Amino acid sequence: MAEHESLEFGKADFVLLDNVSMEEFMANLKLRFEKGRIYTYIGEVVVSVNPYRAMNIYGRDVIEQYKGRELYERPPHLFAIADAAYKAMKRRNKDTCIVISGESGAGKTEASKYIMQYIAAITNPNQRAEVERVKNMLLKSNCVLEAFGNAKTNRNDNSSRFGKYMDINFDFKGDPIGGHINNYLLEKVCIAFGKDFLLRGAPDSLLRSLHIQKDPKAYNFIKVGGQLKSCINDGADFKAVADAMKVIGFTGDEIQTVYKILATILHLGNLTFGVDGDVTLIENTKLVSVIRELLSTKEENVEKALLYRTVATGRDVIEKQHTTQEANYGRDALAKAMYERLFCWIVSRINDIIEVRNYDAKIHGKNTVIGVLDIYGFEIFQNNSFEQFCINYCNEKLQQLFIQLVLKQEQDEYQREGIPWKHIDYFNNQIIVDLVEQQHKGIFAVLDEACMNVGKVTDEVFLQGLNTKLAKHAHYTSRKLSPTDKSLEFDRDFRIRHYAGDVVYSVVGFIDKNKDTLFQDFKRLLYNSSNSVLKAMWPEGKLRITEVTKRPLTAATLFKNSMISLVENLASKEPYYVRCIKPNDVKSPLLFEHERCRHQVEYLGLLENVRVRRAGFANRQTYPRFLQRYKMISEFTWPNHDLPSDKDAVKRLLQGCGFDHDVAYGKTKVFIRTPRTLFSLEEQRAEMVQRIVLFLQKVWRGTI
Ligand code: AD9
Ligand code: MG
Repeated sequence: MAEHESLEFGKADFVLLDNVSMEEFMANLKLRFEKGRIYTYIGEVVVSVNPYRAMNIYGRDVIEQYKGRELYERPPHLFAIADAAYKAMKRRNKDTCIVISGESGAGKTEASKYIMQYIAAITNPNQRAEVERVKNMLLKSNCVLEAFGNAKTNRNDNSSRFGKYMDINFDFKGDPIGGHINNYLLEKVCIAFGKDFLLRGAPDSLLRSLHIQKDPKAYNFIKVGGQLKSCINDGADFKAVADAMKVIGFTGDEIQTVYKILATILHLGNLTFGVDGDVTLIENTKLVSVIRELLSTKEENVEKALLYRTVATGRDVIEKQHTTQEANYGRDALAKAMYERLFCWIVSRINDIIEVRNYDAKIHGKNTVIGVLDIYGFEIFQNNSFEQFCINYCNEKLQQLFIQLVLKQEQDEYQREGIPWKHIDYFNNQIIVDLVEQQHKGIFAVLDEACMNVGKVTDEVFLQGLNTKLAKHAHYTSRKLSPTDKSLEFDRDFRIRHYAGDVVYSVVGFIDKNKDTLFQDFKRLLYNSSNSVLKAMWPEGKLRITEVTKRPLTAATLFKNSMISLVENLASKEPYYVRCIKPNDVKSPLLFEHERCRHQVEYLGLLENVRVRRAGFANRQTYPRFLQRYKMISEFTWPNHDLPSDKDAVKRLLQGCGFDHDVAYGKTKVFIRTPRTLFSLEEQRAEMVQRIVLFLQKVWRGTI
């Protein structure tokens, strides 16, 4: 229970609700949102509602208020959860992680940044230069990753198109000494083609050297569908990103190469193909020279890679000319792949730089870790494709982890403390996770199988496979299986009943995106560049055509594997949760759309979370902590007790107040069942504090 907050702001912890019902939960959430209290606890989970306005609650003064405090001592805040994770790591030498979840636009990325800022602010009291350097890099790396990995979508102007898991390593003093970033699936199409920050922010001389003009309308990839895709802040960002790259330690050559790749992608978008008889040709050959210059390759190689592919048939190697359609496909695939490689390369460069130096590890012994996970949220667009499917599967996995850990954590604690545990029912989304990832008959397996077909490999074959294997699955249907269902408009549609709602996916593009083919010729082209930075991004281009035999893993398999290892990693740490809620779809700071919020509360399982927390115990505190706070309300403990242990003292105190029936005594903690008891204790404490103050005032005035 948080102090310093009167009830006019609602209950600071949902476990304090009189009745755990959806109505009461929603009423409290709404009241707090309207009063500008965007954070509320469920025990140690922070529920956050996106305020869509600047809040004056993240300053240095606020940070100071949370530093080293316990959760319930201050109004709910992200800082409190960050502090709890930090304390657990420092005091108990535990690796912890903070998992931030919620749908697209709910405020995950913002939350992750505040958490990082908090950790940076409270660490390194001695201002050690090396630690300051590390902190600065961790913060700056965010700026670069966001610039390259976020994009405007219908749901969020600054939507993360990649998932980010960042470990921060701490030495035994609790100071950051390094970090590591894992990134998950970059949605290439959306960003590669939406980035115009070069045009808007780069100096003219740089643009000239890249042969780029300022007018975004000049580039097909930016004006998709005749409309300009505007990326907010891009103009302002350019300088910040350029500076951040420098500070992190990218060399001049590396930064130049980044610009050259971005420019190449824009130029590629303007390449058009035509035919002359049966010969496919590039219509605007001038662009080929520009691309050659930017990529430091040979002109004829660029042209050849765009128009032909080399195929090995047995021992023979032949060059096959593309049709215009294939050439278009190849061009787009090249642009996307270059962007993806660039992004992964940026992440790995940042990792090289922020990785804990061996030297540090040697001096400081084993270090501990806080992981922060900020991933793309559950999303439903007008048209949902492979990327949305992966993103939503990822959210299923995280929900599953939440279910397991939040229950398991409670269970473990009761067990550890020797207190009996009662099971609470909840919707278990494991069935949907299985639907996607199960071997042989999961959707990914069916997709991979369709991709490996010897005969026809089409999206329709994939859909048929799904219909055969999943016809009876309660969470799967398709137009073929439910012909009268109006939400399934087209033959190509299938629908998944996700934990967070129904999503209709179109199979169009699944096969191509899963195979993620990039013609070998492009890889060789880029590997043979005389720009060593670019060359290093494409090591597999080294292989000759006859050496390339192994089929690469599909995008689905790679993604599934990365999710499984992410979840394993999180499960091995002590988790802290932030559950973000998006109050409306119009980015308004005033609007609390009741139904929209209720739906999120429901699928996030927040009510069950409250119930689990309450069926157990609303509050738990270690004996010394408890005494420190309440000892003044009992003559047995004030100002000090003479009992054999703090546990005995707490027992005596609670028996004296008549609360003994509502508590359980664990090995190290006292567990308080109902919030009312805690309220009463708080009231009595407030009364006593008041009396003590009055008494002291009298002493000072000399009236006693
Ligand atoms: V996505 O899954 O990456 O598409 P997020 O990350 O959940 O999504 P994000 O943090 O980017 O959402 O928040 C969306 C927008 O909401 C931000 O750009 C801010 O304008 C706004 N926001 C979110 N949290 C806060 C906050 N604590 N204070 C003020 C906020 N504004
Ligand atoms: Mg985000």
